[in-house]
Amino acid sequence: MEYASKDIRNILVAGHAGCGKTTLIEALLYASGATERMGRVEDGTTASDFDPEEVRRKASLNSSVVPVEYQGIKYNMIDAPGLFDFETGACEGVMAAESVLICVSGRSGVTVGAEKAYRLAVKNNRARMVFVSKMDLENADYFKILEQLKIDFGPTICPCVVPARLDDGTVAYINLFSQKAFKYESGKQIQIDLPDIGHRFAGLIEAMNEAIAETDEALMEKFFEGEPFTTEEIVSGMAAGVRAGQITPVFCGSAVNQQALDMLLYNMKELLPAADAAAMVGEDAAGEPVEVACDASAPTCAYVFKTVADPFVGKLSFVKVLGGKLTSTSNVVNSRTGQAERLGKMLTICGKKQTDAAAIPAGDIGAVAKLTTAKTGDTLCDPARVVKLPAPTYPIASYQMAVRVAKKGDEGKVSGALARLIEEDPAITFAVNPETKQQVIGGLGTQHLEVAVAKLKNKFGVEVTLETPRIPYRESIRKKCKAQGRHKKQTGGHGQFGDVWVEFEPWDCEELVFEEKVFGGSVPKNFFPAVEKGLRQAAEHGVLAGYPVVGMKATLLDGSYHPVDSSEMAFIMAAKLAYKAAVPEAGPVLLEPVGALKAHVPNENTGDIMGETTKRRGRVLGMTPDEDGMQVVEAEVPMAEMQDFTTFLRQLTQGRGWFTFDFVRYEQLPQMLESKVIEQAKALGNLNDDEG
Ligand SMILES: Nc1nc2c(ncn2[C@@H]2O[C@H](COP(=O)(O)OP(=O)(O)OP(=O)(O)O)[C@@H](O)[C@H]2O)c(=O)[nH]1
Ligand SMILES: [Mg+2]
Repeated sequence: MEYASKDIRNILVAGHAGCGKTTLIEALLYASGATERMGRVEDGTTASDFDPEEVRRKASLNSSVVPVEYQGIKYNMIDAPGLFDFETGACEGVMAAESVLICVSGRSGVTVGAEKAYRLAVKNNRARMVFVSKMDLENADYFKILEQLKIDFGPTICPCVVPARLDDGTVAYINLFSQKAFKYESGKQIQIDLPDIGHRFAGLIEAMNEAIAETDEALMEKFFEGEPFTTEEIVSGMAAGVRAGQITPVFCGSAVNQQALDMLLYNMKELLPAADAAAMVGEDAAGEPVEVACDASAPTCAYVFKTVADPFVGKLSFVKVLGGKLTSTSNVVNSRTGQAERLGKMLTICGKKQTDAAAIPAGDIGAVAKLTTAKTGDTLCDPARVVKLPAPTYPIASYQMAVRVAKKGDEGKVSGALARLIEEDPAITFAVNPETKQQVIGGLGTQHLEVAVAKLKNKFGVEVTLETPRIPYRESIRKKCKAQGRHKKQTGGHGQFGDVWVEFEPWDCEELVFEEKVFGGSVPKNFFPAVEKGLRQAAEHGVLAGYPVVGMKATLLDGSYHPVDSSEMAFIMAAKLAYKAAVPEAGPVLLEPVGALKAHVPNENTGDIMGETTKRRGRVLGMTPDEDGMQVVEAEVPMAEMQDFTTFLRQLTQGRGWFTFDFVRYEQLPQMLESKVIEQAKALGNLNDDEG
């Protein structure tokens, strides 16, 4: 069935891992009558956790779309994973949503995941609503959570439905709008007498009225005169406040026991913005900012907010339509590439279920099969109105591992499969390190990469294992030293002869600097390039551990030649001999890469971060506040000490912190660590291949 945009709500459900998002959506789907049985996360039977890895891990790993159609309204629920390693799902989902339903576990309270969900909503200017779940649990504590919400998110927090435990242990729910109380039997609402929750009740009503009064002058006047609001005034005032981002209403209930979900559904309709109210700001063809309203009569405009790479079905692009309606015959260009995009089948999505649809109307979410060039973040639009909507922003892939293929010959397949995987999850990075020749994959944490490996195997048939990436060390020298290299061979016929004196010295440079100071033609000019070539080849492998030599100048001082036996080859060999003789005497050292660390952490963690940085042989440079109220600890740290920093930071900050780390320069490796690196290099066979 096709819905008008005013009857559609696109809602991202976000919050901490395990707070009950997937179960809530499952319960809403069941409440709407779309399913006959409620699936369970534990059994892998929910509509949104259908991926084999999700079933195995009993947690959401990808965002999924589950439309709940209830009393003429289509609620497109976008289920975001709560695990921090899978934040990509929320980052993409928020682009298609007008509002964010922040789910908070009634037992665990306001945890980091809830904070992140709230901030994501504020940053993207989306309406917010809180649902406190698991109220059926004995130790659920709504009022404690309400206080915490106010402390964390400020006075916009406004309770709307509150629980009350009756004498027989059942949980009743008081609707503060109507001031009526209900209990639930098998999901059925039964009105009961208003339970006595003491002085708390008056306080809650007062708080709610105050929030509503703030939204409208007439209501403010009424409030000051002490006149009570009508239920309609309460609801419309609340709706205005929520849509303006002034009020964050708080609901509660139990998904598992189907309690108070009717009130949640009703108020999602009444309070949250409809799809037609949410415009997106993008750029027009000239790069000027332009607002794209959600309008069925406007030229076609659809935003790709998610991509699924299916090895059998092909690519599936999830779109939110803003303008017109999208059909398989729509004439659209991709504003990123400027190319026309041929549209395949239109689909309606419910978890893994795909149903053919004639069109995806303005305000709605659906999917298009087999788009050729489109990727997540692209805008497909009518050539007559080209607009570019902003791409989602992803967390930084700070955790990196090297990929090793299980089967020889699969190396080529890895990059192809990873490219597909990255289409699906753009927070993953992949590159070949030109120095270590390793294929390095980056993600948000250990679980993220574990799941990527599982997907590579299950979806694309490529088996890989992960290992700690090698550090691209370098070598250099600290002293001036010169030596002779004399290559002489007499093997019947004409021989080989080259003879050079080369001086090596530390120099402020990357690649080897070559100079010649030959007097009187002791080495003829035409052999200089051969000497330089020999030195460059030799410098590719340091004498300590076989790593490239940098920061060195070589000067050809003198030598001799033979009119018949000297050749380019002979001088290459002679240069290498000079290198081999001189460099071990020139105070060779190992250099290690050092990077600039910028760790964004809450105030209370700065001391720990500085301590840890020092422990990891780093130097703290300073501290500045960032725009999200965190502190940025800046330091320089050796790359070799950073491998598990992602995990460390996650644990220290409970997932709040994040960091960037960028190479800055090479520095001398402390002598006491040299032998370990040399041992590793030997094991890798680094020292054997210096004869190029
Ligand atoms: N008692 C009770 N348990 C619930 C309720 N909702 C969810 N749970 C349980 O809480 C656990 C986590 O639920 P999920 O729905 O997977 O939570 P989630 O927020 O989707 O988790 P992630 O996808 O990992 O972020 C499961 O064991 C659910 O059965 C509820 O209303 N009452
Ligand atoms: Mg989930």
